[in-house]
Amino acid sequence: MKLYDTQLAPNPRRVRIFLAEKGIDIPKVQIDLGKMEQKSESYSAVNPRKRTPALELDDGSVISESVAICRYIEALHPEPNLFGRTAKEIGEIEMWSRRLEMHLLATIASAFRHLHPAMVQMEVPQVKEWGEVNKGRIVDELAFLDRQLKGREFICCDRYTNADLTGLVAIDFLRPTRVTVPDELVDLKRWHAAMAARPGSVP
Ligand SMILES: N[C@@H](CCC(=O)N[C@@H](CS)C(=O)NCC(=O)O)C(=O)O
Repeated sequence: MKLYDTQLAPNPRRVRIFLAEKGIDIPKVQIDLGKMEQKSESYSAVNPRKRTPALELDDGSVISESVAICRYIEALHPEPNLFGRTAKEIGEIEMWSRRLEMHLLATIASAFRHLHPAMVQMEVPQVKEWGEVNKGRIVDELAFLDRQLKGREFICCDRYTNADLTGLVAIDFLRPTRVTVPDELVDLKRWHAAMAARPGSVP
């Protein structure tokens, strides 16, 4: 098994953290997005979506999409459990993971991709107005997460799950997007500091 990875990109980082939390180390191949290696003929043959991460299995087949890779890993290594054990846990973790991926991470990513000069080659066309619209939505999403974290150590289920991991990666992606967490979101800041301090929270 080998992971096609990109050190500075958020989606591959989700898989790296997931593996670290599971205590699993697998060989990695770096795909340099700055050099547009994701569009190369050789990588397009691995993942025709031309994005990282992708996991190549020993039989040569490939799983892409970070959540799909994490689910595959959890099926092979069920503990520590990150996607839920009971029906209720599975539902809650999925709800929060989707909220964080589709509303927080995707909003930050759209702001980054449409505004950052380094993304001009990748996000075609880069629409600055769309970037600004998304940038303007980020604080509401952060406040939504802050409300959930009041009186809670973790986002849901009273334990560390895929939802926390997705939230951490999203919050850390604020930095290159040039957005800071407002000081009044104290619960989000407390939770983020704790998640960032976990040994599995590899950069
Ligand atoms: N839905 C995919 C998104 C993958 C994705 O967008 N990867 C980014 C890096 S974080 C990428 O490869 N970007 C290259 C490009 O846009 O050309 C997943 O969850 O894996």
